[in-house]
Amino acid sequence: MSAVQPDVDAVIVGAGFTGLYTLYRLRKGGFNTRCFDAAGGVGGTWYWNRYPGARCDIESMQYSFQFSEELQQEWRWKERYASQPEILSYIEHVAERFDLKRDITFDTRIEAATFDEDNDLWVIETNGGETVRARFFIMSVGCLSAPIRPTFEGESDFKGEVYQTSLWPKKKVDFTGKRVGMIGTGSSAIQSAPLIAQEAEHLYLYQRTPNFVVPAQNRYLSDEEVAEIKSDYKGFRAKAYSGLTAFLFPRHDQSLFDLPPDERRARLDDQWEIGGLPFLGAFNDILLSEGANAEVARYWRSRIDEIVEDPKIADLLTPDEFFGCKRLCAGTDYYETFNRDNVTLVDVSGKGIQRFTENGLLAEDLDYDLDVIIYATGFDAMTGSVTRIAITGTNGLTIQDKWADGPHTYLGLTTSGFPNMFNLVSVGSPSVLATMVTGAEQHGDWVGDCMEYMRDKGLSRIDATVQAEADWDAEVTRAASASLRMQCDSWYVGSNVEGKARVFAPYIGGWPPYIQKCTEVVANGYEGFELR
Ligand code: N01
Repeated sequence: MSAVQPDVDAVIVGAGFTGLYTLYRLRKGGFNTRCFDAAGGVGGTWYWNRYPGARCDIESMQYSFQFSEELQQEWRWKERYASQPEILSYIEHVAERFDLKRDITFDTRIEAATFDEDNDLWVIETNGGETVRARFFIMSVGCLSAPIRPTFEGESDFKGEVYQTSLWPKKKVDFTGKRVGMIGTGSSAIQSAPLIAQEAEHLYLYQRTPNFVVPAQNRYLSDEEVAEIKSDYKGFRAKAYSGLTAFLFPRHDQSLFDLPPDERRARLDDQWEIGGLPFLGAFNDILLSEGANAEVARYWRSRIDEIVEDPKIADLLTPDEFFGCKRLCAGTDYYETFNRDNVTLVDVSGKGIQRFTENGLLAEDLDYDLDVIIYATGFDAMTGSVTRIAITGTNGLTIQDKWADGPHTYLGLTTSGFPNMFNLVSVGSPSVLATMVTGAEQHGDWVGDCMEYMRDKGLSRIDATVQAEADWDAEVTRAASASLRMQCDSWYVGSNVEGKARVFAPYIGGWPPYIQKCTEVVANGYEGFELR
């Protein structure tokens, strides 16, 4: 028995979907748990990303919890793809309904955590000066929650308003009559630009690299379709759970080359009408075959040419990389926005944005007068939210050193040398390639079960073996190497952060094999772990 006892069984960092579910699960298991979040409320990414147009691109009936039949029956999603305010209301509802807030400390950031090897517990420090000792340290900090903002010369000279999509203020920002400059053309810019353009006097979009933007084809959900899913929500979820990404979408298990050219086009047209991420389901080799991918990219070019009136702008908006290599964006009227007189696409792929000035910014040697500048510049994805915390495991090893050449995990859940620490729905697991909410439940349950097992057996320490971790790393790499996604720059491989090791961070081998592996590990008495 350890000499020093923990204050609580577990500390959870983050009160988004994953943190909330894990808190619920651990409470159900009889564990005394505290959760901390730097935000003023629950919601994680949905708390911070309040920019106009913020919306999920997984269907709302699937991007929601399934652990409670009552909850999924009583909540009525309005739209096919829920908006940020609706998702935040849902998460708040969940927190209230299951009385979760009483264990959450808001407005508090975890700054450091050190493993106490003599007592098998974590010593966790908050920015408020509090120290908490916990047997288990559970990271549910999200994959896209460490915002990055490039620095430009003269930033403090600019006299106008400055915003960042990922740290958007709670109050409505009024763009009426304003000249707005937006830096970046990833999903956040793609969702917000069409709405900002409707309000602003002029919108300048500074684009370094274009993205493929699938029309979301969002719409209100009818009572009939909601009722149909709710009539057998369990069955619907089970079907999704057995699929490659843990959510259902029209997917054709057929190569592009299995169809004659006119039928290929018809298939792509159909998927365009369906909209959103399902576009990738048009054929099973879009991300595996360069030839299939090139044909889809050509189709894309023709679509952009049809929509965008100015051929030079259409050209600029057309990516020259593999289709779907970067995270696909789902938008509403994005390409159409460039036909507006008050929208200018500025190509900054050459000299880039050179500096901020008193009245705006200088880009590609031209001065732009602006009232508002918005950074839509993304995140230190996957690892950033973990490595921003000073975490020290056994023998003084820090997480920053351990992951200096890329993340190393066993099942994504653990990293060797950091006993009793779990990192949920992030690197090394399907996370961003499946639905995060289903991932939250699966990981929350896995950790809850593991903690119960350890309690039952009187164990106080679990650590992945070096070998099990090396084997899992190899599996993560093997799975990624088959995908064209390895071949372009994107946050999936960390290339949007200078100096970051290039590693495909999530596990792309598919949801079913991942679940099978997690289940087998448990069935074999936590194979690959050292328990004591
Ligand atoms: O960030 P991004 P995001 N000068 O990294 C540009 C999820 N998400 O917040 O590509 C000029 O995609 C950068 O240019 P480049 C989703 O998974 C989901 O938009 O490096 N530009 C890029 O255009 C998504 O993939 C939704 O050449 C600079 C942009 O900034 C992920 O979050 C909605 C620059 C960053 O794009 C991230 O999306 C929103 C510079 N110095 C987000 N530095 C949904 O729809 C960077 N850029 C669910």
